[in-house]
Parts: sequence; C-alpha cells; structure tokens
Amino acid sequence: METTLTTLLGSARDILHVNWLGASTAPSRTLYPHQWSWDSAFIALGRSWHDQRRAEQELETLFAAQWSNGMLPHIVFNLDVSEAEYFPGPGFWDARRTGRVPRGTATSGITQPPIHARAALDMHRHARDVDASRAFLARLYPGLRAQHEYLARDRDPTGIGLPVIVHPWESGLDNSPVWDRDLRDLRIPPGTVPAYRRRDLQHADPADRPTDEVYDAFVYLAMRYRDSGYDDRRLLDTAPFAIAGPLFCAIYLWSTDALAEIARIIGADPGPHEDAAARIREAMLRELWDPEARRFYPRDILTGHLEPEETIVSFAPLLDADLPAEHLAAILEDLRSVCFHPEADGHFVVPTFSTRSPVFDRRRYWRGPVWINTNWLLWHGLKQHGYEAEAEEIARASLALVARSGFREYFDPFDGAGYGASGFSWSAALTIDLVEQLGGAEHVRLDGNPMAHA
Ligand code: 9WN
Repeated sequence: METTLTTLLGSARDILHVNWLGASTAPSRTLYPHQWSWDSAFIALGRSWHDQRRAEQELETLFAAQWSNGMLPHIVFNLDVSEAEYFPGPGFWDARRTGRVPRGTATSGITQPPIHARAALDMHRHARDVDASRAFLARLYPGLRAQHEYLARDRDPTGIGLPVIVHPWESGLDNSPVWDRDLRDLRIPPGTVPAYRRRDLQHADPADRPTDEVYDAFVYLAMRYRDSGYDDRRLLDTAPFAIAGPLFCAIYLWSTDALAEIARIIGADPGPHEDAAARIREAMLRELWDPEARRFYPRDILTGHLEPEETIVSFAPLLDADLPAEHLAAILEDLRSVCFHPEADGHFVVPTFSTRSPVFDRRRYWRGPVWINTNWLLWHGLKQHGYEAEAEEIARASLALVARSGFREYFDPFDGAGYGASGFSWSAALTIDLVEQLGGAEHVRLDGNPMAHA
C-alpha cells in the first residue's frame, strides 16, 4: 500500500506540473484554463511540499491581480487563452472599466472564499527555506490584510459583522441546493440574459454540471453586479442575491486567526486581527445559528431569513477553534447521521448534500458528490477539536477516492466513481497535503486500521 501512495503522490505532482501555466496553476487544462482564487490557495499549499518557490509564486500572481479596493478576484484570466475557451471571460466581466484592476491583468469581478491567509501560514509551517518563507509572508501580508478589510468594510451592508456573497460563484459551492430557493425567487425579466454559449459542456458531461436554467441565473446575477459598476455601496439597492454563509464566513474566520499568526511571525501587530476574529466568531453564532434546528445556515440579508437546507456548509464552523461545545455536539450529530454518513457498505464520506433529500444527486456538481476540498476542510475542523476517529475516516475516504478514480473533480459517495474534470488540481494538491500532514507516504496505510501509522 505504501507503494500505491507513493505512486499516487507522484501522479499528483505530475498533475500540478501539467497544469502549471508559468506563474500560476489552472484548476484543469480543459474545463478551467485560467487561475481561480481559492483553487490557487489549495494548489499552493499542496505544491509547497515539493516546490516552495512556485507555491509562493502562485499566491503572489493571484495577489498581483488584486483590485485597488482590496477585492481579490475569483478568476485571473490567462491571457494566452482566447475568450472563446471559457465563459464568462474577461469581455463579459468588463472589470477594467472600474479602474480598480491592476495594469496588465484581466480578472472577473467577484471574489471567492478567503482561504489564502490560512494556506500561506500552513505553507510557512513546513517551509524548508524559512527565511525565504518569512520574506514571502511579509510580501503577501498587505494584500491579505486588504482582502480581509475589503470584506469587512464593503461586503457588510447591513452591519451584521459578516461579509455577504453576491453570487453563488463567490461561495465556491456554486450549484449547491443551499442557493436553490434564492435562484428560484429571482425574477429574471424575459430577454434580459444575453445569448451565450456554455463552454463547460464541451469538456464535461451535462449530467455532472449545472442545468441551463441555473446557468441563466448565474449569468443574470453576474450581469446585474457588473452593470451596477461592481458598486458595493449600493448592494442593498442593486443586488438580488446577498447572503452570509457558514462556509465562507468560517473560512474567513479561520484565515483571520491565521492572519494574526502571520502578523506575529513578521513582527506586525496581531491585535486588529485578533479583535476582528472575536467579532466574526460572535457574529456567526448570533446570525447563522438556528437554535431550533440546532444547525448553522446561511442568512439572506435581503429577506433576513435563514436558508434551511441540509448541506455541507452547515459543518464549516468546525473551523472555529473556539466553537462552543453545544454547537460542536450538534454538528457531530449531523455528520454521523444517515444523511451525511450513509450506512450502505462502501460509501465515502462526506456527501455535500443530505443523501436523504429528494433532490440529492449523486453526480451533479455540489448537489451530493464528495469533493476533496470540503473533506479537507472538515478534516482540519474535526482534528482541531480532537475528533481523531472522524477526521481519520474522512482522510481515508478521500485517499480511497483518488486511489480508485484518479484526481477527478468530485466523486460519487456510494460507489466512488469520479465526475467532472480529470486531472483536477486541488484534488491532487490536497492529496499531497493530506498525506504529508499524516507523516508522508511511507508512514500512511490505507488498509486495516484507518490511517494507522506504520
Ligand atoms: C465558476 C474552478 C472553480 C472552483 C469552484 C467550482 C467551479 C466555476 C465554474 O470551478 O466554478 O467559478 O465554471 O463552474 O464550483 O469552486 O473554484 O475549479
């Protein structure tokens, strides 16, 4: 089994090598030929175990495209790729007209979960060249700080203490059923969505991807934000979608804690980040916790309502190192329930949506399949609260999935089949990180006692 893991790690590195674009990494050469924001954080972390320099460069390339208001764009376009290869491309976003996009770069106009400070800190923790890594942290810190300040300042229009996302693409879990109600409630005036061609369907099975109806809603929301001039001061008047969600906010909190640590490492003042973390923590408990359902849910700040869907986002507050015992116990109960831990033999944890829901879909994008990044996040969350057995089960399932089906984008929770893109960068990168964190290929066993160290 050791040999298999060693081979697996070799293939993971090969994928990162093939997907390297020269200064950053594409999530997939076919389906996603540009640089994506949270992908790059996962990729840099995985790559950092064998190539510190390129891993650091990955994040620096991303932050070189940060807008002047601190907004870190969700896509930095690869200028060697034509507009026709990915929709929506730079022409659709028309970001340049804001005057906030750095010269020489082309970006989308929305953001993604701010996992970057956490990735940078984790990279530093195992850096071989510690001095170079400290210098890297010092260079990245102003950008990280600006990213967090942007979210606090411009994305909290009602002052709840949490940033909102204005598009499902910002959540990273685009097609999750958690947004269904909001997308259904959009009143899209006939003829408003321009004619467009879906490029994703040239590279992926339509059964794995969002439906055309959902895509229209995605395009409509992006258009509305673009046409408002990406003006966050007018969000309450112009945004048809404004949601504070547990996954985005928990990552924001986890990264804010990391930012305080980075500040300490480079000799800056951690105080503002510690204060921010305390405020976010408190706001998550106040705004996103439903005491009756005993679950964290996203809050739609336009209606004031919580979104009661049984999805994986409810478990993300495990990333809060100070999560109170009551909330922790409720999350554990849900994670162990048949909805997220199906009893069928050979199942793989953790499905992204309750397997008991009538609209659970074992293969469609974020509507049921297991993803390596959400598993990796929960693995961290469980470990930090001392739930070793549960964390090990997730690690074992993740490795078994990639060993069985390759570095696919997502996986069937029942039979482990792989779906979406092949050669998907974060599946490869987080496999590397998982194995290395567990002690390296020679110490990790997939058989017998779960993840027992040899
Ligand atoms: C839109 C790149 C990205 C991920 C997202 C994932 C998917 C894009 C798409 O791919 O979204 O941003 O075209 O479907 O949902 O999390 O960052 O891997």
